[in-house]
Amino acid sequence: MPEYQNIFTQVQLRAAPELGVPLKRGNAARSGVPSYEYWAGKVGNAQIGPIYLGFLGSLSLVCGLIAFEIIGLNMWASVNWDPVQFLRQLPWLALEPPRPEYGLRILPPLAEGGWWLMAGFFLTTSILLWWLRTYRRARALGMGTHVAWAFAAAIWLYLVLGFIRPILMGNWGEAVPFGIFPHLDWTAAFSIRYGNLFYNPFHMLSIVFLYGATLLFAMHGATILAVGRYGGEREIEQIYDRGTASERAALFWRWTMGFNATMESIHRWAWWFAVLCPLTGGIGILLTGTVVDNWYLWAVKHGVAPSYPQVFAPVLDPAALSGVTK
Ligand code: 07D
Ligand code: 07D
Repeated sequence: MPEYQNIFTQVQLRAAPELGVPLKRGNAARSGVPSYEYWAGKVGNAQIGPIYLGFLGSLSLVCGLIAFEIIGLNMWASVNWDPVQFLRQLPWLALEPPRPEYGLRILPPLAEGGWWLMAGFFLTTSILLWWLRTYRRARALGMGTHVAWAFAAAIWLYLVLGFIRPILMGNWGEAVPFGIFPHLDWTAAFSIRYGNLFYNPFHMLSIVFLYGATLLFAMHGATILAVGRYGGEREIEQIYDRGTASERAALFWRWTMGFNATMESIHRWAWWFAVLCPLTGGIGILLTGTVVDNWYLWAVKHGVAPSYPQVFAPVLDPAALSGVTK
């Protein structure tokens, strides 16, 4: 008898582990003896492994580990190798990029940004190798490469922030430091330095897609859960007949909003909103300091923000006075 199962009532399977379809080549790269974990089964599939590590995956992990070590050891060195202070101050510790004077030098002194460049190199290699892995694993399974392209959108923003824009600006000092709060300080300082990022239309668009992706995810997740009692998560089987979970889900939105997405199109909506968030964001960051130097003044010029009457004496930019700017 068909039985309605949800996250609270899921029956956990314990049988010979499912190894997945045999591959044309690379079967041996699937490593690990599969096991069953009760708590994993509470939130997803109880079977853990095998994981496909392969050459790209292993190399990516090695590069990621090297970057992580360089960052961690530099942070530890910055508190004189004191383990207690390292743990206490960890969220505030940083590995900073080279100062602007070093321009785009490939290897400035290690303690003055050299380590930052090296960590950046290994982190970027690790991320790019992981991207290749998402592409190749999808191909090996005969899937589309949508995950890889969505990941590429995030990598685009990451590369703009730490590589492409610093090159256009002529120095690595423009890039983001490694560190938990230091990278937030960088974000806030960046906004102030370029006249308030809120007036950057691509920051606006990025926020639209960030909030929009969250809203869509909430709507879709909630809708499918709400028709779970009719087997709504078995989407394709649901599409043909009247009275199915899918039909109810669609009717709910047609009745409340007058319009409904289809079972296929809702996933395209979600994909595009998520992808457009870092894609538009990257464009916004790329324009900052290269094409537009002050987003507030840009907004005034284009009628987006009002210009305020001058009531105080003009303030001189202390960075410009000290010659720190580009
Ligand atoms: C939930 C998936 C899991 C991923 C996690 C993050 C590391 C870093 C490194 C100790 C949603 C793993 C983190 C491996 C460890 C060291 C040196 C994804 C999920 C759990 N940020 N940011 C965070 C990164 C930028 C900003 C948190 C990375 C830009 C703001 C975390 C990058 C700007 C806030 C983090 C990056 C920016 C954060 C949680 C890269 C503008 C927060 C992230 C590679 C976009 C929040 C203390 C999260 C926070 C936060 C990582 C880039 C702004 C440490 C890896 C430069 C305003 N960022 N960030 O959950 O709590 O993502 O900060 O570009 O408020 Mg950030
Ligand atoms: C960072 C892509 C790179 C990540 C990769 C992942 C690992 C770890 C580990 C699995 C996130 C690599 C992963 C290495 C693996 C494990 C364990 C994506 C990243 C490749 N902002 N702002 C955005 C808002 C303000 C500023 C975007 C809101 C202020 C700057 C987003 C507000 C100032 C930048 C957004 C607000 C400011 C941004 C990020 C509100 C600060 C950016 C989108 C309500 C005072 C970035 C165009 C994203 C951007 C960005 C939201 C305010 C500064 C929509 C809601 C005015 C400098 N802001 N912001 O997807 O693109 O990030 O801007 O106040 O660079 Mg902002």
